[in-house]
Amino acid sequence: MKLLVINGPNINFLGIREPDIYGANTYNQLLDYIREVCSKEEIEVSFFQSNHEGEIVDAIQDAYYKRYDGIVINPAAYTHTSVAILDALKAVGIPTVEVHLSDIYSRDLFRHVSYVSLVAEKTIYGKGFEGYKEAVLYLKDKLR
Ligand code: CA2
Repeated sequence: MKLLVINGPNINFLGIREPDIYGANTYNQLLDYIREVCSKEEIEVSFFQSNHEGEIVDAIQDAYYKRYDGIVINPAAYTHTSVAILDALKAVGIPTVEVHLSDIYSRDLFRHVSYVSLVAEKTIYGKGFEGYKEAVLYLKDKLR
């Protein structure tokens, strides 16, 4: 089983700024954490992070050609704006779980809207790094 974990804009800044909202751990620590979960579950995992909407669309299309079984995505700010990412996820038809580190529903009103949740099988928010683990385990269970 092959999973692709996609992170959107500014997630590479984890551990550098705003630890009160996003935690004190770095982006590389996040990848190590997910790698460890996946290795324990015998799941092959790849990562992609970009600050550019079109590059994220390309990565989603690429997941189709490379036959990924599932996608875990934190589209970051594009969650609330991107019809292009929603359309790409719909187009590839790969089971997707949406993750947010913070509780988007207890923050600004504009964060309460998620285009990606229209296609995601599940949305996990407010659980920090744990949310990614929950997403991986959900996909493993679903795809078994
Ligand atoms: O809670 C989440 O994971 C978000 O997807 C993060 C986005 C935000 O726009 C969404 O509403 C919720 C922002 C990512 C910014 O990441 C940073 C990480 C560390 C320091 C500064 C920004």
